[in-house]
Amino acid sequence: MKLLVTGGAGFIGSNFVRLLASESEHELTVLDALTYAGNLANLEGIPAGRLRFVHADICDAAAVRACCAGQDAVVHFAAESHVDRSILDPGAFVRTNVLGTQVLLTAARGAGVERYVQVSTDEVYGSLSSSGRFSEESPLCPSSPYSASKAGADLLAQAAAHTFGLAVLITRCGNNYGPYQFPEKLIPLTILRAMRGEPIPVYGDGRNVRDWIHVEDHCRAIWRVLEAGAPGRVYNVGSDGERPNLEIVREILRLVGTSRDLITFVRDRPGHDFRYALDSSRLRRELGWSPRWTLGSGLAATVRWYREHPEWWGKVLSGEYLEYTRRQYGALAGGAGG
Ligand code: NAD
Ligand code: TDX
Repeated sequence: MKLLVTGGAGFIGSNFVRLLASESEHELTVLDALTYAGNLANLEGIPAGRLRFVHADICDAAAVRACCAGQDAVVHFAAESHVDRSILDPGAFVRTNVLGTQVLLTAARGAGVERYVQVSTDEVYGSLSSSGRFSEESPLCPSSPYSASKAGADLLAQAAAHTFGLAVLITRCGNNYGPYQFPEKLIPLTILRAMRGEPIPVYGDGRNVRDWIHVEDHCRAIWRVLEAGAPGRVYNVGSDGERPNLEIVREILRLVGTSRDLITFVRDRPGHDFRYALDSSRLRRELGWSPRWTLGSGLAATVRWYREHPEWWGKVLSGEYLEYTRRQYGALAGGAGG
């Protein structure tokens, strides 16, 4: 199969490309604009000839059309992905996540692709109180500019399926962690700051709950949906990894072997969703997917990965990153996560 992967130089996209490059025969093309979050180092080590890379913006209709020509399928990861940045600059999220998705849907339809996978998020469902889980029938109720732009993209993808018969599949996953994650997100931020003995910013009281999943489990779910999912269907992807933020941070400090005194409670995120939790029984029942990682083994492996790859994160902590962390964390800004 000829497969176009957008955003394949980002965290999840690059893990997906690595997986398919080693375990499938698919012909892979990556389209990526290489924003601050895209990094060709994420694709290093993939054998030459297994991958074609196209440096282009998802909003560039001519480039996206050219990339879609001759493809059998598309998996769409490219997005602005960080909630805090969406609070600082919502416009960039509307452009890439909403407009970019429409450009891609139009090009995919024009090229006659057989399958189109929209990689979405549990955040489109909004926030839960302390009980209940999101099913695929839960109403869309996004609360941040990021999640609103992702919900907009999902609706455009569903409209393309309904109106034009494009074979759209949508996956909605919880919070990913694992190798190659940009250290603006909670887990890599905490690991790097803990390793460097820097204060760890915890928003509010640290009781907000996220449903964590190892990135490899997410990528295997997307692959399964790509190959066996029913067009038009939505699949939640979760591995029962619900934890309050404070518990995650404490576990990382234990794994790194450093002091809890680094935890620093800071001003809460505006509009901070309290809790996400996913019911992924449809994916397990209909497509036979199940997670391979537990949160315990996954977190330990992730801490090990960051320990063993200082050359990767050393380069990532560049000028743009330091500027962002100064803006986001103010006085707490330091070397590695601010
Ligand atoms: P990421 O920020 O690490 O990577 C995004 C990639 O998209 C980067 O390589 C970037 O260069 C590229 N990109 C951004 N704007 C672009 C544009 N205009 N044109 C072309 N490429 C562009 O994000 P991620 O964490 O890997 O997330 C990938 C996808 O998965 C996103 O759609 C996100 O909404 C979704 N998702 C993420 C999570 C998570 O926990 N990280 C969970 C569920 C869903
Ligand atoms: O410094 C921090 N301190 C803190 O307490 C950061 C960066 C985060 N947090 C909290 C906010 C959240 O409750 O930790 C939790 C996780 O935060 P993020 O890592 O920023 O993830 P989240 O906002 O939950 O969104 C993520 O999951 C769903 C991804 O960034 C999205 O792309 C995905 O769709």
